[in-house]
Amino acid sequence: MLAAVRRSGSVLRAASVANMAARAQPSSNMAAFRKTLAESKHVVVLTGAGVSAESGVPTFRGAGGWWRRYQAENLATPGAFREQPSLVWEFYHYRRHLVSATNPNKAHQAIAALQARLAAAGRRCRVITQNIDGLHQRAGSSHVLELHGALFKTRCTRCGDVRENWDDPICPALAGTGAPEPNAPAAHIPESELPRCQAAGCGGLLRPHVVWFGESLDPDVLEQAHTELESCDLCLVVGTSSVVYPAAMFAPMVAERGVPVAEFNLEPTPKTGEFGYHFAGQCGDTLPEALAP
Ligand code: BV8
Ligand code: ZN
Repeated sequence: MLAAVRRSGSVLRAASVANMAARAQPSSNMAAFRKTLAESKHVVVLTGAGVSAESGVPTFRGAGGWWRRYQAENLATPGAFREQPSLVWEFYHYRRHLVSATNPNKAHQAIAALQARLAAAGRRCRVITQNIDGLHQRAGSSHVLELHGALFKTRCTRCGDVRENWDDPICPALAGTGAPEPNAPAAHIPESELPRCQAAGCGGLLRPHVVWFGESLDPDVLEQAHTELESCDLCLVVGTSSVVYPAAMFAPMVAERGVPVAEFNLEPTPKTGEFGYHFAGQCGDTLPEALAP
């Protein structure tokens, strides 16, 4: 019995090693990918911070993930906002100010052009992004699913009112604040001078309308994302480290269905071995080549 268990264990191990070996070698055959794209009827493009990197928007991991002495992930939390609303608003003011001065790059534009071209042919292409910068929409993409909210929307902590706000600065007290240098002084803005709700008679403290770590994603957005992911016949996953959940599970879920998944990234990620394709390089270069008519 013991020998049989041991044998089956080694058989299982061998199978999983073979499977890993097979899985860990995604193709970088661009012609094969372009043939698959030409035949697809429903494409999902899942993006992360890397798609905006060439627009000058810092990514979360690596050097870009720091603002002053804080890691972005430690500021993008309800607890940080509860304890230091002025500091968190300085962080978001810095990002609003930076994104207001940037433009979509060739990767955003290639995705928008693909979506328009497929729509004209009666085929479907949907963008599901983890980013909050709005650059896909500014490049012309429509029906963008923003998993983690929007940098240029606010939500009232008192009445829940959600509205777009493109003002830079969003309130006078934030003008000239938000410098990212490690030793930049905090502005310590009194809560009464932080962004306040404009809904009649409210005046509650506003927060960015984004999903912070430890907060659940909007169920409607999640539902729409799952509908697209469960019915697409090709998935591109662009510029994401695939470490933030639940988004990190989305492309592997599509691959589990036997649907081709193509990863576009500077480097392999923890999920690369689960995908059929991996195209290494700046997505501002690899995507225009991959998605060209
Ligand atoms: C949730 C909005 C249920 C805010 C973001 C403990 C307690 C609570 C929760 C957790 C926990 N442990 C784990 C969790 C779950 C947690 C999580 O996944 N944590 C991680 C860190 C392990 N997730 C959550 O909390 C989510 N909610 O699970 O709800 C729940 C509820 C309560 C308790 C438990 C569970 C909410 C997650 C959303 C967080 N909000 N953004 C803001 O932006 O300010 S996420 C934020 O980080 C971004 O939106 C983005 O999604 C993410 C960063 O990921 P990437 O986009 O991948 O960016 P990154 O920098 O990492 O990578 C860039 C990639 O691009 C790299 O691979 C790089 O190589 C590549 N690249 C760079 N340049 C280029 C390029 N590629 C190509 N070309 C280039 N030029
Ligand atoms: Zn309000």
